[in-house]
Amino acid sequence: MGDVVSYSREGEIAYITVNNPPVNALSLPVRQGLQQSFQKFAADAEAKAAILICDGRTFIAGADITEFGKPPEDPWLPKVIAEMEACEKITIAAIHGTALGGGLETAMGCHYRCAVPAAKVGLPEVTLGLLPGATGTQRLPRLIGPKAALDAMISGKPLPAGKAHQAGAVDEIVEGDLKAGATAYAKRLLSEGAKPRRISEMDVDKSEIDQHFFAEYRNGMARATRGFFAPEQILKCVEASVTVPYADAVKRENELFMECMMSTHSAAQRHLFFAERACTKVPDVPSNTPMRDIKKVAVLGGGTMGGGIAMNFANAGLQVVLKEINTEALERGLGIIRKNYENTVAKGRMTPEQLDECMALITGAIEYDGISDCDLIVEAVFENMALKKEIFAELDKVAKKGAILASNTSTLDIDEIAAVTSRPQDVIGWHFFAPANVMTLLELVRGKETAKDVIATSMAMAKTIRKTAVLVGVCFGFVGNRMFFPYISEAQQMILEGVPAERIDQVAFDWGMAMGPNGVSDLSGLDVLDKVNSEWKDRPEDPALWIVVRKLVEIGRFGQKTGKGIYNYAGRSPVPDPEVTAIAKAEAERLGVAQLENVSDEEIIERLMFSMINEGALILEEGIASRPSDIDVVFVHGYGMPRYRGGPMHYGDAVGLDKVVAAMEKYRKRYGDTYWKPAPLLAELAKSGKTFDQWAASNG
Ligand code: 3H9
Repeated sequence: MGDVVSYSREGEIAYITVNNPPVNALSLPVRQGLQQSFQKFAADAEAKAAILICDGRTFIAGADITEFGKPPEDPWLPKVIAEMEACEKITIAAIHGTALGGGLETAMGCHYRCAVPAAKVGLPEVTLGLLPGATGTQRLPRLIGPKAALDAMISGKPLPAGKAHQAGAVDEIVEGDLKAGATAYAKRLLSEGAKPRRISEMDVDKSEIDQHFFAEYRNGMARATRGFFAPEQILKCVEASVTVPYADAVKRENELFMECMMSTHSAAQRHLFFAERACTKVPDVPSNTPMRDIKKVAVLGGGTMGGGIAMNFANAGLQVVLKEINTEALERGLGIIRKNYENTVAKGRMTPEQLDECMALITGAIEYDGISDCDLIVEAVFENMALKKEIFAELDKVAKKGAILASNTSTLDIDEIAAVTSRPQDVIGWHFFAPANVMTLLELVRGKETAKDVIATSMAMAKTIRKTAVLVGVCFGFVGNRMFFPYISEAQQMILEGVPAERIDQVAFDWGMAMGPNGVSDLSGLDVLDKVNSEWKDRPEDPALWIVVRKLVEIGRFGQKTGKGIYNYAGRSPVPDPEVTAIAKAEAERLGVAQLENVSDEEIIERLMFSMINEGALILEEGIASRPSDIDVVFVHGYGMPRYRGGPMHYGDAVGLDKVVAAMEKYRKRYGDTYWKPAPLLAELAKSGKTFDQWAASNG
């Protein structure tokens, strides 16, 4: 038996203990160990009940995700669980931490389940593009009913032990020491003469299922699950649970699970699982780097961005000072924050008491003196270098020694900003994405002199305010915007070439983007894009570049905020406008841009995505991002790219970099080198048949 699972006995109670740090995942030795331990229990005449319990921080948190995509190795989990369940003596799972995925499925292979109050149980496989493939789709509906089971599996959200107990997934809540409580529970069950209670032998409660149930459920989940493969597969499994016998439904589950496993969606979502963990690690900033103590935060600028940023800190229970230039602006800023919170209360996502608590944490200041005791100062004023320099020079005078000075710039050079202070080591970029209290991405921009403890503290603070932080280097637009510009450029160029804006957006939307590039441009503000166009460092010499934006801005079409941009807006819905088409046509004629006919959907996606991937390759060469997967995290968290595409770099890998380069060469012939010359790294990987992922692995 492997060391990762051990068998012991105290009197009539056997203990099967899993010890496979960090999260007791069900890797092969654990499956083997479980199989052998349960066999040992069955054969141990002295043992009357077995408790499955885990060492370390959690109960089994699922199958070992690193094994997925490789050939399965026997014993496969469903087999282990079936053998466990068949045991003639009672078995009890004792849960602490998180019993997730295969972990909960294993617990459901036991006859009874107890848990500490802080434990959580759930089937989050959907987040990995999978379904609970070790009989979870058949067992959970039998325990808590098909509707509740579907809700849990389609959302992937774990249930706290108390709720799981109410629902029937957990039989007993154990206060105090888990092992002692589980032992007492096992003894009580024995004294009551409890028998093995096998979920596979239970019936599904069909009282809530009528002939419309599944069709209605499908409709209900359509919006939230748009484009994803696994949710429909889960639904099919639960349909099987109420229509065919258990053994047949398990076979069906296995087929549908394998389809998920082989899907590009699951590969992408598994990639992101690891990408989101990798990006928290900065190669030259070890995890034991000392942190600075952050108790009080200041936000400079009470506009939409500053207000949203302040809310993040207050939501995390930190004191925040919002600084504005005068009382009027301050009152306005605080008013917007209150209104935002009130909206959240109205939606039922916050209580009025929580609103009061958050507002009590936010105070105002109009003088710099009011922020001199703050440990972290986030500047969130208008994107203008001169203004930012002025502010940082002032901060240098007033901020306390050791305070972190952060700028929420989206394009500007952090080193230039840091240079106006006597403490460039304390300066860092904190690039939030609008709306800052909602979007999960935070680009942390490392200047030449940013100190390691400033980076480590910023990373930790990002976690505190529930953001996904990615550390990037200084360049125009950093990672996200720099790659977003070619994407917008291609959308603009296609409009100029006569492709309807709404067609481009529809194709991007169908590919999975939350919104097409033209809709996003209107949302961000065409005036903002036009400003970027004028300030663009190393802007290609091309009079046609973003010319449609320029012309629209000239006639006051700034996007959603003026009700007219690339589209007209009746409320928030975009309506195509022939005036825009005419402007694009006139500009195309003036500039001699050829009109395209019969552009395929494939071309639209290639031009949008491959232009971005190429910029990503340049970013990697320059060391602006540490890993291709960091770039993927940026796009999924900040730019509405669907998780099932895995981010732009993963998408390139999935398509095949040779194919990406071949398509680029096609466009290079048509348009020349400016936008379509493959970056050396991309060309090299394509030539050697490698992926970005393999390149990252070989780069350590
Ligand atoms: C499944 O079960 C399929 C079955 O239905 C069917 C099978 C036939 N495997 O997140 P953390 C690593 S699908 C391998 O930072 P936390 C993780 O990469 C699975 N590795 O900790 C990280 O490594 P590193 C269903 C895993 O405390 C380290 O552990 N289960 C796995 O913030 C620490 O992780 C899930 O989807 C794994 N399953 O959160 C649960 N899990 O240090 C996935 C973690 O090198 N796991 N690692 O970066 C989680 O949600 C969180 O890890 C958990 C702990 C909540 C448990």
